[in-house]
Amino acid sequence: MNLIPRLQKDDDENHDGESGTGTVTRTRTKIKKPSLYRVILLNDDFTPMEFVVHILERFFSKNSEQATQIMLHIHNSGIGECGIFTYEIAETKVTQVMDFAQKHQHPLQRVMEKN
Ligand code: TYC
Repeated sequence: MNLIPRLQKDDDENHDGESGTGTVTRTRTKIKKPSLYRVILLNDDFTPMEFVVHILERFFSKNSEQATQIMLHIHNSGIGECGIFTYEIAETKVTQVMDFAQKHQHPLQRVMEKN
């Protein structure tokens, strides 16, 4: 599979208006997909359910139904995914969650994992 698009193509690759002389010049740009990271929340016995739902709505743009479903999944299985993001965005979400949980003195824990 060729993932390298040609950005510049000239019929006269020599750029000299003639043929057989001059320098062949091509510009190619490598496109690389960014790595993605999952933000995962862990269950604990102390963080209130409503607080986790609120976090999912506020920082992960879930509606109340989605947020409740994800929270219950974490509550029942111990772990659950909140979203998948590029590195910087995942890191920002993790920081926002931890700051918010700490501010409200809840022991909520999270993991960031390469996809
Ligand atoms: N287990 C918590 C309770 O019963 C609720 C909870 C859900 C906590 C998800 C953390 O990531 C979590 N209050």
